[in-house]
Amino acid sequence: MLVLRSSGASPFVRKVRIAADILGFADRIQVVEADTMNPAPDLLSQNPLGKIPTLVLENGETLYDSAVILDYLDALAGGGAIIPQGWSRYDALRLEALADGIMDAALLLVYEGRWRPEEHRVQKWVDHQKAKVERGLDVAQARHAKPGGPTHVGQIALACALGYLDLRHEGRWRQSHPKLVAWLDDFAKRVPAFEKTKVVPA
Ligand SMILES: N[C@@H](CCC(=O)N[C@@H](CS)C(=O)NCC(=O)O)C(=O)O
Repeated sequence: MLVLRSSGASPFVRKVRIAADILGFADRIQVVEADTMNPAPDLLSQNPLGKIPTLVLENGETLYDSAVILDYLDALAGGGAIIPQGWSRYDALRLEALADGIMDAALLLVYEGRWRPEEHRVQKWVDHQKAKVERGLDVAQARHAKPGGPTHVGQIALACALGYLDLRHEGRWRQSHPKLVAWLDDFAKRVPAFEKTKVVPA
């Protein structure tokens, strides 16, 4: 059994869960909650960065981050299933990096609100992160919002980024990016794991 260190709302964990479902590995993965703030050597002994997702393999090795885990799962499935070959490979990996970057910036904005007292917030830094999200969405809409096509790591990551913006940033992206809205609707129809892994705000 593979063990996925996880937390319910993590968009990066969602990437892994969707990929596992597509590849038919969902039953081989035990999802175990991890507290990323816990200083005890629980998650930290598996990933010194203390981040999730972290995947613990059957031989005790651990893998992180989400892109590495998706690459591993693809290889486990024989290769070429969610990471295409040829130039398409770089197109997919670049989209994955773009969507991961959107998630990183969106997550930092959440952490800013959660951890930093109001009087210590720096608006310039907040705007800097928001601009990354905006530029990332603009490029995703211009280049990657074509419905259909084989489901690859880039599409999985983009869907998770948009889902996270819905969950934590009130879905504000929807009004300015109608083609991405249509793309996500199509993705949700094609990939049932997207709905299955949806988190309802607490
Ligand atoms: N690049 C990493 C990012 C993972 C990440 O930032 N995970 C967040 C939760 S969504 C986390 O573990 N945060 C805890 C921390 O930064 O200490 C990946 O793709 O897996």
